[in-house]
Amino acid sequence: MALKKILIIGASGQIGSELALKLRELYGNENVIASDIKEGGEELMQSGPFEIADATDKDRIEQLVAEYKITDIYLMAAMLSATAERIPMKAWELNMDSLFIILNLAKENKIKKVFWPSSIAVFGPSTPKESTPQTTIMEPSTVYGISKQTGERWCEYYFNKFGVDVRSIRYPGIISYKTLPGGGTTDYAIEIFHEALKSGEYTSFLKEDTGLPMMYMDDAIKATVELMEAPPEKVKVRSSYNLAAMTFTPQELATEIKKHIPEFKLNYDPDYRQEIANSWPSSINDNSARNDWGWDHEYDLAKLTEKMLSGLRDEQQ
Ligand code: AKB
Repeated sequence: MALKKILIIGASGQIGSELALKLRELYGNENVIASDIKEGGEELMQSGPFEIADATDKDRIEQLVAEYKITDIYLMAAMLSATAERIPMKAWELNMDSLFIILNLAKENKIKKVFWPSSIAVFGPSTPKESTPQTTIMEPSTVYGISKQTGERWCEYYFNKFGVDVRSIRYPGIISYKTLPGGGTTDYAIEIFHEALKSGEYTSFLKEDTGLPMMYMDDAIKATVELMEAPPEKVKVRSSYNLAAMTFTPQELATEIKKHIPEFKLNYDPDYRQEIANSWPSSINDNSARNDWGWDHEYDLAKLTEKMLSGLRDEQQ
């Protein structure tokens, strides 16, 4: 295997922090440089190089690429759906400027490979809601979704015009107990576990029957690593791949949690995030990822619930 030097931008965030640890395990601690505008958890900070860097600071990113002789970049910094609705121009700036910096570095042959996360937010109210196909109507109605869809178009463009090896996944809501997410519409599905253990009660900001595509973190990391390791000829989609594991509603999640904590109570008080959730698909068809590079998920709702509760209980001890 040729020597990889990886830079993760946004390594202190929810997905970035666990991805960084996995990549360090696979490619060696010294070969995975974590960076973010803020420091991350202890394990991330202790296990390998860490640099403070703003994802929109072109000079700083270029300096890190030159200093560490970076070959691959994972750009995990982004402003998520709920926050982006509150500060749209800041979200646009962060989500787009950071992507162009990386795509241009690849175009100039300063790096070899790029991973950039997209999201189910690229879909909108006019998209088929069930088993949403890989290629379909995409009219996102959120700032975050517009930025992700635009990003996808640019990724494909850079691949077609300049041969940039960029790879991407449309993540569903990602569930994990290690690092909290921030500013997403699917965040309820993580908060609910924390509150179930802390107070036995949670108030959901989404209605009881709001079904959204979700995935356990380990599956998301596995998919990311597998897509980046796939031979280029197997990566047939250069915008972004649909990826799915499960769909559940707040009510279905509560029913599963009650199997472990029978007294758990779920209340509902929908807010502005309901409208965002309503605009997204409730299930995703990911046949392209399964056929092209062999994607398969391991976690269903029962396994995810067990893992979340046992992981959080262990952390509390
Ligand atoms: C969000 O809720 O904004 C994210 C996403 C689905 O991309 N978790």
